[in-house]
Amino acid sequence: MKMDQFFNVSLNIAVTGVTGSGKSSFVNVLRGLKDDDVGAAPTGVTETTMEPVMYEHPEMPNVKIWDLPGIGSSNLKSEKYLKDVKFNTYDFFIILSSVRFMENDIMLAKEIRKQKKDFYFVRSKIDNDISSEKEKKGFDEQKVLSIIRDDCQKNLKELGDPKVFLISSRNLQKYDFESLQNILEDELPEHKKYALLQAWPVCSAASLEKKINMFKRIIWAVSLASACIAVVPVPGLSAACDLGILVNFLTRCYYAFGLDERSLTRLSEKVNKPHLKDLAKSKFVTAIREKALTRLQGSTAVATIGTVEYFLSLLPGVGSVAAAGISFATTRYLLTEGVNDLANTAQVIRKEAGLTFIH
Ligand SMILES: Nc1nc2c(ncn2[C@@H]2O[C@H](COP(=O)(O)OP(=O)(O)O)[C@@H](O)[C@H]2O)c(=O)[nH]1
Ligand SMILES: [Mg+2]
Repeated sequence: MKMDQFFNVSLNIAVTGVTGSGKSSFVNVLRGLKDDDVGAAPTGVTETTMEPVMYEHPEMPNVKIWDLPGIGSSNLKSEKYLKDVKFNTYDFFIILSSVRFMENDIMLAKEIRKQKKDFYFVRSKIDNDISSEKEKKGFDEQKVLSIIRDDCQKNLKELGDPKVFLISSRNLQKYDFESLQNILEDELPEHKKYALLQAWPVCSAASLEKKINMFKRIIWAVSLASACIAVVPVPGLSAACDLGILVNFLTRCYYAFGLDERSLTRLSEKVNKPHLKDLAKSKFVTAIREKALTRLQGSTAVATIGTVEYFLSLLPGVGSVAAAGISFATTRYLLTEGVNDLANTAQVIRKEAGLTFIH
């Protein structure tokens, strides 16, 4: 795998469905934002535009989530609709509905298929259905979910029984958010998987585990890439570039594991445990936070020499080698240490939040 594939592959996700189906809220959760965060897609407002609105993932600008105008908000035919929203921009479509899927949704899916793109049906706002059924006698959550599922599935028969994912943007830990991730991973081309796995919000212990394993799997490739760059004969530059990859890699890791300030605040508010943030003070977490690499611009440009030296100082005896460019083995060691440290911290925090066994 090329390093560029890890850092820079673009992934464009289109979110569509009728007005009010929960598109903008879904766009926000995919970006790890709350509806009232700065830069979040406005929700609960009537659509005034027919243009798709692009939202970059806050830490991974190569992942773009598009809030599409509702197909039901005009009389556009699906063919024209797809042309108008420039369907070729997207890797796949997510079609949302908060009720059963309608003729519009089905026509749209057919047209998407005709254009050889993929679509996934999401039945949104499941928490609403559950809470309104909860009051009834003999309430059985699984039964309610399967009734909703069957009802949606019945409407989609003519498309060859595509799977429907039941999702609540208010609670990603529950229902089918994780299954959607799994299917997307299965069906996306190899190089796009890395982007998806990095950007997708952590929704369970298993999904965190998957991210950890992905980062571990590519340590070898990252070390190799940084070692190759180190032989570029530009004095003073090689060490910085070389280690820039390393710093970027660990910074990606930090965000992907949800260790940044915003993710931790969100989690601690959700489970009402303000002390969670205090647990994120391992040496690598602190190093990344202090150097405040708030936004990653792809590959190596953001890592300054100062940051690199700071990282190296975390490992006794390594700092002095920096000027000469560090070796493959040292890079690999530093990356392994870093990923393990960040992974442990993330797991401790989930456990403290009481989320370990929730799926
Ligand atoms: N309970 C609940 N409400 C939701 C959910 N998703 C969206 N909403 C609410 O439904 C309304 C419409 O959502 P919005 O995202 O603006 O829909 P859009 O018109 O498709 O973009 C807003 O008031 C949201 O807060 C959800 O998963 N659960
Ligand atoms: Mg909207």
